Amino acid sequence: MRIDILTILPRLLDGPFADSIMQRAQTKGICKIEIHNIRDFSADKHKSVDDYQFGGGAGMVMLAQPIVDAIQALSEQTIYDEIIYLTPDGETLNQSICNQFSLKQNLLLICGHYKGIDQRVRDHYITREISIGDYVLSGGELAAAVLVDAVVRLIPGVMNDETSALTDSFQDALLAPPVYTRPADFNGYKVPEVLTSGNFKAIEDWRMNEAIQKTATRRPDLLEQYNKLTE
Ligand code: 6GU
Repeated sequence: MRIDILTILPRLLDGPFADSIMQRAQTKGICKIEIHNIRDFSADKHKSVDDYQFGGGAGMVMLAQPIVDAIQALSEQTIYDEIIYLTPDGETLNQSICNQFSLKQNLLLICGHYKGIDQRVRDHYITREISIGDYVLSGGELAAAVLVDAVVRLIPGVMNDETSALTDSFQDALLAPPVYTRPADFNGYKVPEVLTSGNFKAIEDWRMNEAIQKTATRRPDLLEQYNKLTE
């Protein structure tokens, strides 16, 4: 998979992909992530990337020209399956969307700032608009990092058994059960006995029951979905 990201703040994306699973995915050659500075595509002599909005009102709008020139330049090298704009008024990201994206070859992500990007870019170039939740970030970069992390870890070969995506919360529509490690007695707080029993059937039943209980109290909406899936 190849992921290109357009941003006016490339340094914000230096950190998130430099360690652990994201780094491994890149060194293994499974995923290539490239960050591009939108300002480099500005045709303006001051390299400006934003301007006042037509009709008045507070807040700047990101210019169409640098973004569209960047999309066109990158599209000469790569055919994108999706051109994704990160925006709080987009479709809310979930595991199902992440699964879909993980099956794609090439993704182009566009991070907005200020009041957002000129609507004409959204109308004519963007194929998908994604939000990561009902709160407002100062820009799309952190949202892009969240999306890339959630997608890349699903690509076959990125994770080992230890970090298997299959036992995650949400992958089977239930929240994950509690986990414990040594010591079995920590300052008098004991691990549930069943986990040290060696009875694998009992352990599996306990985990399933805990997952259902936790989902019922924290996310009844998810449990309803789960019950429909397993009917
Ligand atoms: Cl994708 N962008 C911004 N700026 N804020 C957000 C968001 C995206 N998703 C949730 N809040």
